[in-house]
Amino acid sequence: MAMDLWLKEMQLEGEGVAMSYKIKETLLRKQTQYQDMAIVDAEVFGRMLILDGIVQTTVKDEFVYHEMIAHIPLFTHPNPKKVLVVGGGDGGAIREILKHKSVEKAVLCEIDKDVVDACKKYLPEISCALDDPRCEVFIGDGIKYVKEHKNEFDVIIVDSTDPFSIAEGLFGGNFYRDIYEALTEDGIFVAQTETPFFLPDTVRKVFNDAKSIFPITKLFMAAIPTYPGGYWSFTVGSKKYDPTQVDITKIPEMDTKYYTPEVHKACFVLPKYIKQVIGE
Ligand code: AAT
Repeated sequence: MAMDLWLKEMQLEGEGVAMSYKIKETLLRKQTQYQDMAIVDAEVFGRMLILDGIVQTTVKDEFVYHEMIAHIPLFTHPNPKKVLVVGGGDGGAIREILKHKSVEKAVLCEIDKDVVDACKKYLPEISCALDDPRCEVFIGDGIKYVKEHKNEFDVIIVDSTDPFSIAEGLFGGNFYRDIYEALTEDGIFVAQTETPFFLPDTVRKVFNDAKSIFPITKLFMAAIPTYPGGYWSFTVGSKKYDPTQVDITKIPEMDTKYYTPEVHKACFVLPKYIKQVIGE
């Protein structure tokens, strides 16, 4: 008898919002040292990485997130050579970073080796650049890694899970101070910073934490169908280059599906309620 399998993701635990996906097949289910991991094949979004019941990435819509988290900082910095990704074990951010010819080295610091191994096996279209000679995969806690590196990276990308458990310390405060120190003198960082619609307090806190440390702090948005609310925020902290002042006529053509020079300019234009969330 035909049977429908559905994955139900609680988007706001205990607050009555959930998203459901029809699943064709569960390819992997594993309790890792840090989290409950699954790779499933969904009817509409294709293969998905799920951690602790939350959709992290899908082959169908990952391009939006990975292009935006990588190309906004990398096209703002005039000559990014050394880049760090904290989290992002699926490798999508690394794939986009390595499209930039100036990049000599991209380090991925992911806490959970099982995520990297599972993505290499089941999500090759996302993880494909992890074996590139310019990429170094380091398994460890991003908080410790950032603290131990000073004045080293031109760009740091925080591609982390939501602000609970192992990722809690990756949102704001002391971590952003350590990121400031790990960046070179004209360095720039970007972090995924959740949904301003459902989590305004989180967005406000991380934005203000970044603002208290970086001379230039900006928020940009992208439309990501599988993340709660569908409209996702990213926070940029920069020592020298303003991502909203990039001369977009000088941005070279790149093989992308979401990012364009016009999108680079437009994504910083914020709806009124989001401006109010961050107090701008
Ligand atoms: N590229 C989109 C996928 C992710 S996954 C985020 C990764 O961050 C996970 O693999 C997790 O193991 C890793 N991570 C969590 N905490 C740490 C840490 N302290 N140090 C290093 N890596 C860490 C992001 C999805 C965003 C989801 C939004 N809802």
